[in-house]
Amino acid sequence: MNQLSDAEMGVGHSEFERDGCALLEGFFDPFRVDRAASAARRVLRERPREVVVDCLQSGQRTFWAQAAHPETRHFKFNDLHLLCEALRDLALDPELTAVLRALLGDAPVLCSSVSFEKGSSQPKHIDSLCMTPRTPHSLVTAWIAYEDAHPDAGPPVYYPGSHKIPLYTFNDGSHHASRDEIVDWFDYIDVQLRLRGLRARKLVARKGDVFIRHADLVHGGSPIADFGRTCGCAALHYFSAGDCVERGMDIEPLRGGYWFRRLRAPVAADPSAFGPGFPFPEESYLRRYPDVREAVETGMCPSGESHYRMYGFDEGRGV
Ligand SMILES: O=C(O)CCC(=O)C(=O)O
Ligand SMILES: [Fe+2]
Repeated sequence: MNQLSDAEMGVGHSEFERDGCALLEGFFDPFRVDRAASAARRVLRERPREVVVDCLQSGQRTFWAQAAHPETRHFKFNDLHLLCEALRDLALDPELTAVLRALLGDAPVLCSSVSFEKGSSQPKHIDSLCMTPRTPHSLVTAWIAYEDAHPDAGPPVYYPGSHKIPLYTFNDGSHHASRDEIVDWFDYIDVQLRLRGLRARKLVARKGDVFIRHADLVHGGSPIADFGRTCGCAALHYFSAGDCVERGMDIEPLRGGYWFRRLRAPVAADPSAFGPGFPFPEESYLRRYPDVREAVETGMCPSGESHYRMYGFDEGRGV
């Protein structure tokens, strides 16, 4: 993370240095936030086959079109920014990207997003576990409140100062979480939080507030005390342009920064999920797997769909 002055960031720089986060109160006009939130809801209504969601009760990943109990709205909506221009516009607002640029010391690249209508119910984590930057610590998150938070709605919690905990190194030598070692990470972080006397704080934000988080700040969702309440928000993750170029990512300039043009996350859908009512996404499957495309083009395999049914699913490929 870069050194920056209070004026550059528009908030206390020393606060961000000390706490690993800063709340930018009233950063966005509530009307602007409403526009992005309703455009995102329209995507959920109109393009449910393209949206990948994680059920926050079962942990199951599906297409929104096939989610069980969608009426609970208790889901993590992945990467709506790929389908929703209004969300990209908000995420790459020039004033916001100026703040992010100052923190990253480079132009920000919007790489992923998660949106929620109910409290996120996320276990404690640091974003760099999954969104692991090429240069350690070089990731920032902007969390945008779509509504005034109610303490019973399960708003985020965070541990000010936890970004200074040295990164845990997994068995492969990286800081990227591996599924079978995540329990060790939890043990490590619990000990570190205790040793440093760091305590959880609930984020009770107002609509239009932006909460900027350091890559390595420990945070999560608080328990939802009242499921009748909503807690709409989007969390947007940014890498530095330099790291993205080094990684050969396809980045596209927009407003104050860039976004990473990529395929949505794959879903390990059972082949029986596809049929006349829910056609197999042939084109994205072929784009995702060049070896399958080649097999289809050379006549070794009739289609991506038949590849998935015969081999792909068993090989653990997603759609
Ligand atoms: O901030 C939250 O509670 C949920 C979002 C989150 O953890 C994330 O986007 O990484
Ligand atoms: Fe997170």
